[in-house]
Amino acid sequence: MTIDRSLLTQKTSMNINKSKELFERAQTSIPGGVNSPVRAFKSVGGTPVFMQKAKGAYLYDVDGNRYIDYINSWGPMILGHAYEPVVKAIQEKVVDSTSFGAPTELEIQMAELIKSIVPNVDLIRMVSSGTEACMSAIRLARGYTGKNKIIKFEGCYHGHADSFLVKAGSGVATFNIQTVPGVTSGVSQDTFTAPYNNLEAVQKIVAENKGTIAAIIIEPVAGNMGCILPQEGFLEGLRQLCTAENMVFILDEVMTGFRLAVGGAQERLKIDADLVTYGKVIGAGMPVGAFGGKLEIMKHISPLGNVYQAGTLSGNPVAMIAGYTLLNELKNNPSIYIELEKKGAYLKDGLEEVLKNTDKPFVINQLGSMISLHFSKQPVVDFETAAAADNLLFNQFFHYMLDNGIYLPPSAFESWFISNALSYQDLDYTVHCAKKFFQ
Ligand code: KE4
Repeated sequence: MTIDRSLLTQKTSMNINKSKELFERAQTSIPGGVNSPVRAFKSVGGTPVFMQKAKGAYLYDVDGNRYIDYINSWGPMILGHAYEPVVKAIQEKVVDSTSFGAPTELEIQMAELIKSIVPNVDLIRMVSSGTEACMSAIRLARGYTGKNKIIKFEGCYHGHADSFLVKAGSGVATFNIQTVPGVTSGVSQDTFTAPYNNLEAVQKIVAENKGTIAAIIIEPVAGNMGCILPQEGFLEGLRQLCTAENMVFILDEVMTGFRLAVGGAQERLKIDADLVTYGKVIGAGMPVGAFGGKLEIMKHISPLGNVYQAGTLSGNPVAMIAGYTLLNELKNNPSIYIELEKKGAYLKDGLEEVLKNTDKPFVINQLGSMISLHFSKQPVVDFETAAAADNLLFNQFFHYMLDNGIYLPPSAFESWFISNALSYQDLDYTVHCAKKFFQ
């Protein structure tokens, strides 16, 4: 095990004075000092570190501290930060204006590239976030089927559209918000929820609400309650149920898309969605989301059909060239996924080797470059078991790792992400610090 000793020289309680100053100042102008709640460190406590820059596998905060990055901007940075081809493509494109509000050839190229990677996408619409993608997919499913209800899963997060803020994951779970003020009962009554990996619960909901459910939406590998894998037959059962009951099967691949395989979870798990949503990697860190799928359904989207959906910056040229460049890199270098697979397994094995020699019960869920550590006595297979873990211990673990230059997601209800910029030295150092935490 080779350790990058330069990292170990960092003080175990870092100087984050500039971050503290900025956080104070930020809170006078921005709600909670952040533009997205999960960044606020509210569940883990302490001061969120403000970033100055990042390159490859490393983040650099405003106090000059370096961190090994396991957030990857919550997913997009699959090849590391400031990836040269993406930076160069943006620099060249931005001088031609940042937006037209008119169609461009680049949008066609992006759509054709995605279709060449994901065979069951006949048509795809670009939007500016994962929330927009999922929100639009649900509206389309309702418009297409003429039915109102949807089924989502406890602990899954599909963005902050009203319909999804029912027993949602990510920040909603992190802050234990049972019912989100502002989401009306008129909306939430149309959202059924079931435990992840519980096919019987879904079958029961469907049987008791025959002919009223437009869609089932799910994260094929959940990443918003930690990383939780679908159990054998679960996704296949949902697929069959959707086919039998004329419900649209929507895979939310905002997190898994182009990460678990170039074709995402659909390729990796061999599951066929009616609609699929994307975000994160698809924009390479620029604001991009997308939803697409079968022509029979997508032809109802305006202006082809009457399900209205729109966006001033949808298909933005600078965002498109970033995503297009990254997706091409991923498509043309399949070895990337082999390397990500090895690094994910290497980190899991290293952490298991350390933790099995402690008195702490733990579970590590990992698939490819998605991984999470739960201090749990039982398998973590749904939100209930994720919530029952010793998440206070996780919070202590988080801060210890942060103090040692390792930036994990600041919540037990998040997946860690491995970028291909991470070296085995970085992984070894991560395992070494985990070992030190328990000594
Ligand atoms: P955005 O609207 O944040 O781009 O995407 C929403 C979304 C949809 N679907 C899945 C599976 C997602 O994970 C997300 C967003 N993920 C969170 C992190 N778990 C984004 C981080 C944040 O909220 O700041």
